[in-house]
Amino acid sequence: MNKGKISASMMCASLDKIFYYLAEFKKSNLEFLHLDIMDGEFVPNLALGTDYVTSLRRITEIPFDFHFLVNEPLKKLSWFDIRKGDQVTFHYENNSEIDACIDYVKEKGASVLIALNPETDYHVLKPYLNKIDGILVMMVSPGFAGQKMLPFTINKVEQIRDYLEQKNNSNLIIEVDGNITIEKAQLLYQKGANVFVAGSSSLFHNSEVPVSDMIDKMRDVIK
Ligand code: S6P
Ligand code: MG
Repeated sequence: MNKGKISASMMCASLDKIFYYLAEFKKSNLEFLHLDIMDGEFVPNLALGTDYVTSLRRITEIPFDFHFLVNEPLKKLSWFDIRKGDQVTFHYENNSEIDACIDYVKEKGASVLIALNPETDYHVLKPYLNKIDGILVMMVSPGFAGQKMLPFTINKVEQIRDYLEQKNNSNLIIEVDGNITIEKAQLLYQKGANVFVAGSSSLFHNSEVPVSDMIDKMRDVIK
């Protein structure tokens, strides 16, 4: 099994400590910064806008892992500076322009993933499997950090990994997002996940423990 990668949920990183967090991430060679873009329409919350993302680019070279939780993602993708090396995820739900979204992200040279809400059946992704780099599985209802994982999503990850193998798409990434504790990362890694969104349940859980120690702990269970 390839090593898992960690994507730090910037929605959970308080701004007063941003330089500390970025220094710790750099020291630990963190793979991605997870950026939840929320428009108050697709989910009942607003998060990380264009100016925040532009400023963040100025102070870090860590690749971005965009997660668009928005209506009309095709229109909104173009509001952001997407680069080679980034990962870009938009949702299957409420999206009538999936093919165009895939093409847009590929043209930018980034990896492209489609996100599924907990209740969405993964078979809907069949037409896209040969065009995408991976699937993001929501382990909580989308919109907020700090929720409890919905238990049925754990088996869903295993079923998706089996399904990808059956379809000869075992190279696809499975990213898991929502309440990823160290223990859950270990379990989900065994079930076939390979990118782990680390938010208030792990990296930002305990201000007494250095963030780089938390990253080491997570790395230990996904290798
Ligand atoms: C939720 C969002 C997530 C959260 C992340 C927070 O809609 O997509 O990326 O930011 O789940 O982590 P935690 O550990 O608080 O759930
Ligand atoms: Mg997210």
